[in-house]
Amino acid sequence: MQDTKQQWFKDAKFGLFIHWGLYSILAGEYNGQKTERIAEWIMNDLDIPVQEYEKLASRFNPIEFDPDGIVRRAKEWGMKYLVFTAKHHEGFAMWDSKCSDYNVVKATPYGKDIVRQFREACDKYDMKLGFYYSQAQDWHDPDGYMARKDNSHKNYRAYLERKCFPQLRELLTEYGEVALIWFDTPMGTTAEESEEMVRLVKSIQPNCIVSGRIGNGLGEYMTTGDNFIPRLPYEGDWEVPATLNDTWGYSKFDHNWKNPDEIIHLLAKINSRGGNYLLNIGPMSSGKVPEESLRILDEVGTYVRENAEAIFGTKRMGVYPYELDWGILTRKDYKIFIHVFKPRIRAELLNIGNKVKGAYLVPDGRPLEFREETTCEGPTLIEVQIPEDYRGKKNYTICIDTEEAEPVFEPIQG
Ligand code: JFZ
Repeated sequence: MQDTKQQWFKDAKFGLFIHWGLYSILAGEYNGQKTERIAEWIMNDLDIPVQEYEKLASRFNPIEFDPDGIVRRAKEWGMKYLVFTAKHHEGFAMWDSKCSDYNVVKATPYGKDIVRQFREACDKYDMKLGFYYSQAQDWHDPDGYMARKDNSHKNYRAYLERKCFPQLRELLTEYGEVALIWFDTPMGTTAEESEEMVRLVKSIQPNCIVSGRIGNGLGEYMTTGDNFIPRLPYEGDWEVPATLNDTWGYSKFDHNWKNPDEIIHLLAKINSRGGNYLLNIGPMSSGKVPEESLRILDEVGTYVRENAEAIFGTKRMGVYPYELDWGILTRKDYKIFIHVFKPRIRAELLNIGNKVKGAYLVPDGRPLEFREETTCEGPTLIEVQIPEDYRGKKNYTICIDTEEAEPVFEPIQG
C-alpha cells in the first residue's frame, strides 16, 4: 500500500498543477503545423530539432506573469498545494540552474527565476510547493530519453549524472521546503536508478514526497491517468492529475473546457473515494492564465470555500453506494456529508443504518429537520428536509451527525 506518511497530503484533497515552459510560446502550433496531441509534447510529436526548439528561449518574456496573483487565487479556490513544472520533457529549467544553461535565467530575455518567484508567493500564502521534474525524458540532452524514438545509442547514466541528479539537488537545496517531487514517465529507468533518485530526495529532504511515477513501484502514492478515477476502494494515498480542457501546456486551439459542475462532482467523487484532485492550469507565454480557467476555478472555489468542512480532512468511504446523479457522500468520524448537485426538496438516504443525532446545512450551519424510518422491506430511510431557500440550489452540502463514528451501510436493494 502506498503511504506518503504526510498528514498534510492525506488531508489536502485539492491542489493546483501548473504546466508552463517554452511550449507555451508555440501554443499547439509550429511553422503553421498544428499538433494533434497535448501541447507540451509538440517538440517530440512534430519532430522539432533541438537547435530549432531551443531558439524559443530567446522569445520567452512573460511580462504578465503574476506569481502572487496565481497563488492568492489558488488559496481562494481552497487548494492546499501547488505543483509546478520546474522541468518538463522539453528539458528547459524554469529556475537558475547551475548545471545547465538551458534555463530561464540564462537563456531568456526575461532573465528571472520562475521557481524562486513561486517559492516566495507560496511562502507568503502558506501554500505547499512541489516540483514536477521529468527525470527520464529530456528532449534537449542528447542522452535523455525521447518517446517513440530509438534510445538505444544513448548513455542515460551520463545524463543522470550530468543533469538529472545535480538539478534535483539544486531544487532540493536552494528552494526551501519541497512538499513533493512529481516524477513522471520513467521510461527505461531501472529499479536501481529509481532507488537512487528516491535516496537522493530523502537524504536532502526526508519529508519530501516522491510521486507515483518515479517508476519501479517506488512512489509513495498512486497517480492515476488524466481525469481517471479508480473504481474500487484504494487503501493507499492517491491523486488524480487532471486537465480543465484536453491539454496540460497552453494550446490556443483547445476550447473544450469542462464546466464547473463537472469539476465539482469530480472533486466530491475523488474525495469520497479518498483521493486528492490536482487540477491543472497552463499559462500562456505572456504569463497570463487563460480566462476560462480562472472563470471555472472561481466558481469551483465558491463551492469549495462554502463547503470546506465536507471536503478537507475527510476520510475514504469503504464502499461507494452513494454516487447518485443528484449527490455524493463524503465522511469524517461521526459525520456523513451529502453533496447535493441538483435542486431537491429533500435528501433521502436509504440503506444507511446510522442513528442520526442532527443535521445541518454546511454553508451556514442552519439546523435541518430530519426523519428516520424503517421501511416495510427492512432498510432504514434517513430523510432530511431542505429549507425553501435552498430548494432551487445546487452544489452545497448537508451534514448528518451520527452516533456511530463510521457510516453503517445496509445491504443495497434494487
Ligand atoms: C505525463 C506527461 O507526459 C504529460 O505531458 C503531462 O505532464 C502529464 C501530467 O503527465 O503524461 C502522462 C503520463 C502517464 C499517464 C498519463 C499521462 N498515465 O500513466 O496514465
